[in-house]
Amino acid sequence: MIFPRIVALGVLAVTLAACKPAESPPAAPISEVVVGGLRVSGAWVRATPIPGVSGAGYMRISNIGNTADTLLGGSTSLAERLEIHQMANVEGVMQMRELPDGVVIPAGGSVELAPSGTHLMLIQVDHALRAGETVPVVLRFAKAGTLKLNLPVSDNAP
Ligand SMILES: [Cu+2]
Repeated sequence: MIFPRIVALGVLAVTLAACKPAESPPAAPISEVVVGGLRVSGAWVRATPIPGVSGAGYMRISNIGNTADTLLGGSTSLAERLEIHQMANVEGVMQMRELPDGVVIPAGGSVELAPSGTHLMLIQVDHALRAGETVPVVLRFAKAGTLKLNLPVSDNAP
C-alpha cells in the first residue's frame, strides 16, 4: 500500500483515510500532511469556554498539484456539524456567512483558513474544547477525497 508523504514537524497528529483502521498513529507528532496534491499544515482549533457554542478551526491548505481542488466540507464527531465560513466586513460590522460551495484551492496556490477570514465552523460542540486535546475532523475535497485530521486545540494561534 502506498502512503501519502507525511512530514513530521510539530504538534498535529494526523491520520489518513487511506490508512487501514488497524494502523497505529505515527509515533512522532505531525504538523503537515500531503494527500492528493494538497498539503495541509498549521491546523488548530480554538478552545471553547463552554459546550454548545461553536468552535472554529484553522489551517493552511496548499495545492502542490497541477489542477485546482475544492474543500467541499467535512464533519467532526465532537460537533453537530461542520461548515465552511467566511468573515466579511458588512458596513463596519464583521459578519460570518457559510460558503455552501466550499473553497477552491487553485493549482500552485494556497488557502489560509485563519481568524478573521475563512474558517471551519464547528457548530454546537458537545463539550468545552480545552487546550491540549485534539478534535477529529474529516475534510472532504472534490479531487483529493477524504482526509482525516486530529486538530490540536489551542487558546491562541500556535
Ligand atoms: Cu464561523
